[in-house]
Amino acid sequence: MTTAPHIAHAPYTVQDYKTDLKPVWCPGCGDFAVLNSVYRALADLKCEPHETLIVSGIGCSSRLPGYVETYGINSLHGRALPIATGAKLAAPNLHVIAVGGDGDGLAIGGNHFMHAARRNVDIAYFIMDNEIYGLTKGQAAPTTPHGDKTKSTTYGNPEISIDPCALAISLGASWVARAFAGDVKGTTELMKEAITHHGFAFLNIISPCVTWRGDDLMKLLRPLCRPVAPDHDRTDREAALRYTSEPDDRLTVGVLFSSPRASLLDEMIEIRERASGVAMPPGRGEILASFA
Ligand SMILES: Cc1ncc(C[n+]2csc(CCOP(=O)(O)OP(=O)(O)O)c2C)c(N)n1
Ligand code: SF4
Ligand SMILES: [Mg+2]
Repeated sequence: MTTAPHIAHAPYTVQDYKTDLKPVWCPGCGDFAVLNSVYRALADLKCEPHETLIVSGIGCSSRLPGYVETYGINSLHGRALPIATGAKLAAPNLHVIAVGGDGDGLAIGGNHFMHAARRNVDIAYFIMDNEIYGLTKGQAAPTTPHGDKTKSTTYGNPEISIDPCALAISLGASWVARAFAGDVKGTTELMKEAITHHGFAFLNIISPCVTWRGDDLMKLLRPLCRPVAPDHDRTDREAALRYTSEPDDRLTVGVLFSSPRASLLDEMIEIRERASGVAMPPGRGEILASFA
């Protein structure tokens, strides 16, 4: 049984995916660029709006589903992934995309990130990584660099930060990439690959918060961007992990890791077929007797 969503041939344009809501993000926020990439990716893939679901948690970035003309759920803080998982299992033909912030996905939602990745749920997950809790006014997040001053770490962040891609690779995600929001073309291409990947595809998008992390961040980060080496073997886990501990003056973008394997739904379908081939499932008495 195929679980690949139907790709229609309707001539969708970016305009078709815009809702009447106007984004309330601060002028210059990286999330505007991410939203543009989402529009372009959906239009390029001709994703039918009624066959597409975008699920988020809570945060500035989690407002994104409201701005896209597909099904959308702006759920609870940290809960985008379990909801996306349930939706995909219940309706395998949907394109399911989970989105949200670094706080949403790696702090309160960190446990769900772990399980979605190891289960290889067939969804795309985009984190808009601004290294801060934007919505709640600038507290330190799991990706805030060690030593940085924030509203909650006045004398410097005492905690070391997480690289979300390193985490995803280690946890079993079958596709992992990094993007820079300011590079809309590159981010769009990575989103398209993530959406069409079969399995858990994780894209960490560096999306500057101009209010709490510095209004010149877009300008400062752009020259640090460089693509993964042309000869990078994306099936090589060790090589992929090396891209997650690079010097601070580098921001490598592109697909770091890709190693397709059976998705959670594939596994469940296989188990169901195997179980239905068994002549008679053991009865209650037999099961209880096995504990005696
Ligand atoms: C259960 C719960 N705890 C805390 C909050 C408060 N809260 C809302 S958004 C947020 C963090 C947002 O940061 P992030 O996910 O990085 O999104 P950003 O605003 O940076 O895009 C917090 C702590 C909440 N809404 N619900
Ligand atoms: S507070 Fe930061 S993340 Fe939130 S909208 Fe403003 S710039 Fe964007
Ligand atoms: Mg954030």
